[in-house]
Amino acid sequence: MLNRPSSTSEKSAPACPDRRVFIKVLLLAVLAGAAIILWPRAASTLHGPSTRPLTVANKAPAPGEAPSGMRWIPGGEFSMGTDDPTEMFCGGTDAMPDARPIHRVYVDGFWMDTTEVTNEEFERFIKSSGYVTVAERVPRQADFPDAPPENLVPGSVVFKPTKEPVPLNNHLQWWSYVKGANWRHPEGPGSDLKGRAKYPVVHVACEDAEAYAKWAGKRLPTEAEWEFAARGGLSGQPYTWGVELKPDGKWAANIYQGPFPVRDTAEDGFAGLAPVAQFRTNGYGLYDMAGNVWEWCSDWYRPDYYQTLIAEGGVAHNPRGPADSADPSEPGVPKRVHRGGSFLCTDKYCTRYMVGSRGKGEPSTGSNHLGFRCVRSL
Ligand SMILES: [Ca+2]
Ligand SMILES: [Cu+2]
Repeated sequence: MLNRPSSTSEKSAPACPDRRVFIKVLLLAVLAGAAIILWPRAASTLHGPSTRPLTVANKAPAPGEAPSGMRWIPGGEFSMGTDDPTEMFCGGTDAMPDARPIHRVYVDGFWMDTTEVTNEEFERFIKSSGYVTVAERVPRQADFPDAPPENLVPGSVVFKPTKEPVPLNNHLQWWSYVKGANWRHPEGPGSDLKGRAKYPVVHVACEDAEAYAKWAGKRLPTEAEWEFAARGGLSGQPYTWGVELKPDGKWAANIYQGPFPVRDTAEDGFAGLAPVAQFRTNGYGLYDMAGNVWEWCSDWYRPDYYQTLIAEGGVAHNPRGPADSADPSEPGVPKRVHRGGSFLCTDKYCTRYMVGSRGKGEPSTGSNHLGFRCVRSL
């Protein structure tokens, strides 16, 4: 079978095809794939029963009327992280050791966008600010000293289905750097935003998302805020909506059905990206906290961050992530946290629509399955 057990780096690979790799070594795709295969497993898997103390949300009511398009997330104490999904029904083949140990976290209340930021919202920002996104800029030779000059072209990373089934061990088989791909041209120069006003904006780098947030008087959520909000008041459930992948036999999020990455059968109603807000909200009135697009968080990524918090003892208060990033699966590449999974996640390959699971990505790298939403503190 295709879904042999494999390392964290491979499993989260669909979340983070690094644009810098494409620019530097576009033609070395096969070698890069081999390197990924040969990389050692990131960390040992922690097993054992997990206790799941309840989510204790703050009782205070929303402090006034919600800003347009936002909901009050009360904050409170909860258990962050996930049990080993390989031991769950439909949990997939990845143990996700970076999402353990499960640990207690407290976050203050905050406002959160009910949907992912849409193309029409992003366009308003671009029109009023004149901002140019990372994918639209010409990569500078100074940033890519080893890159051949012909590779220094604006573009972004785009998913393309393969023609035949392929081993799921090298994401460069279905990701490629497309010249001219950016938020206005999600699949490249031949594509546009016609009919996609309500789709989540994609091909945003971390700094693009931060620039938008600043313009909107908001900010990116911390990883802890994001997970508290995504859980919607539930305690220790695998999904934002509860315990079953398909409650009442219906898909609850825009993910991927069919043989990945060959054919997306759209059993959930959508092949590829969907407009925002097509599925039921979670307990806090938030749409698409699982699937559709990955979402940037403000934290740096380290697979051992939860261990660090546990070692500090007690309840972690408003954690903001580690001071720096390290990912043993790609040494030297700093990464920020992504959350929520995307329309490319499937229980046959990558189950990162599970609410306690984590993703990661190089900050300058956008793709056509990565977007964001914002929060606002009091
Ligand atoms: Ca789908
Ligand atoms: Cu995934």
